[in-house]
Amino acid sequence: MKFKIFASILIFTITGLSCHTDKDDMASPAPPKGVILKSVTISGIPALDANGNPWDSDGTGPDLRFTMDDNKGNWLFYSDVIPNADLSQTYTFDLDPDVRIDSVINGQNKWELEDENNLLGSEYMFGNFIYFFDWKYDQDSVMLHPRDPRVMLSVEYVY
Ligand SMILES: [Ca+2]
Ligand SMILES: [Ca+2]
Repeated sequence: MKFKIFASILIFTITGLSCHTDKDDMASPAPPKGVILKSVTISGIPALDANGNPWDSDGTGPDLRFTMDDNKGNWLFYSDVIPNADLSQTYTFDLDPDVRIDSVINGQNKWELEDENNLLGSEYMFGNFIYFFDWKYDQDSVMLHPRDPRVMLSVEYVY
């Protein structure tokens, strides 16, 4: 009787372990063939730039433009400007039409948030490369910048 209980526990444990392994396998499927980038949401933009100065000397908020490029001189997305942003607000840029990127393996694409200054051109605010290989492919949003400003990308994978 004791042995039977032990055997049951053993089988249960092995079954449990094999389920666990299956689950792990499901959590990391083959990488998708591509990704469709749908929108970008930005919040928590700091009031001051890296030098401790306001973005604009006239006391207004920064004039936001969001861009993505392939790091080879081609725009993937170039937004309209949101003038005099209220930094307590969350802003969403719809990527319309959606941006489709066919290789999700390499991280050569870039995003950038800029403050537009009319005739003076634009001032870099924040940006980074987009490292697709870090992404969890079972999630439909990706945090591009986990500290302020928080930059969240909505995505849809193509298999
Ligand atoms: Ca401004
Ligand atoms: Ca400006």
